[in-house]
Amino acid sequence: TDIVSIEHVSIPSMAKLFYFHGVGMINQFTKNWDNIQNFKARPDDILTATYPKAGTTWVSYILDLLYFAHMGPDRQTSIPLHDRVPFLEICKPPLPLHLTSKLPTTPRLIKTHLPVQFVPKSFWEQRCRVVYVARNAKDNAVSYFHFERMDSGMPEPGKWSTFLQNFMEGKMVFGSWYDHVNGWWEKKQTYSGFHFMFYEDLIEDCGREIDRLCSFLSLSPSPEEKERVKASVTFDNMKQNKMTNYSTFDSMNQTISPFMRKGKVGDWKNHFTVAQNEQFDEDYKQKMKNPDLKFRYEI
Ligand code: PPS
Repeated sequence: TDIVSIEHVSIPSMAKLFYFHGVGMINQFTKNWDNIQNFKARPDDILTATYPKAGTTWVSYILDLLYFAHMGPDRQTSIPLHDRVPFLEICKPPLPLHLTSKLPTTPRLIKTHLPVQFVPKSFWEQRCRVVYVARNAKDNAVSYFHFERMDSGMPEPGKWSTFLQNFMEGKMVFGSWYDHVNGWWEKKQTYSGFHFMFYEDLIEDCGREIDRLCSFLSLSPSPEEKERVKASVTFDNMKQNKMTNYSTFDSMNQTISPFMRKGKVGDWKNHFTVAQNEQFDEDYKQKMKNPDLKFRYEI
């Protein structure tokens, strides 16, 4: 692979990582903190939570289509997905918090990357339903690396080897992958309105995962509706679709790396050296001791 020659190409960025209540963050996700914490959820809000690059856009689009495809083609062709499913904690104009509270739909679909302890308490008080999407750490790290290369709102990732070390040490925006996934997995044990999904399952059988999601949400789309959702959310269609491929988002330079980059399980094999992989596995065992939480690294 040609990773060595491209790994230094990153879009310049002013974003600096700092620790916020013990979690790596950047200013655009903390500067509106009090308003975010005071966000008033409604009982029918649906929160999609993920560590960055775990499949947020994919699941957001599935949810949006399941609930709102019937509203007609205009919504699908004129409103970018990130305005239909706003990002709770992002803070750049137009303020999604503003957008979120003004969302005209019921339910409101809301996206967050916050670790579980940072979620505004109103979501729990209102017993909102939560969909968490998790992706295996190796592919998640690779995808995050390329995202930091192309998005000027994020810190510059440095070389792949540096980035991977930082990932293992949790020196990342939204903190440690290990803490994020473990924290949300624990929440699932005590909170009933919770659906835990895996990126790898979606890749393996998207139709089955749509069925499971529908059963969690008590939705019963017709077979035709389900087929239409399934066809719209393929990687190729989402990559072509200007409303889902983030081409309307100005902080991203998609010539450095497209937002819809590869959409595969196992691309980590093109990035990890044998030594990096061994070190990663060793470290992983120390951090991920819960035998119930298992990930797949290939399909
Ligand atoms: S973000 O910025 O955190 O919201 O990114 P997120 O959407 O969570 O993750 C982006 C990765 O998901 C892949 N993706 C998909 N894969 C398969 N099928 C579909 N439909 C799909 N939609 C998005 C996207 O390509 C990113 O992964 P990588 O590995 O970088 O390609």
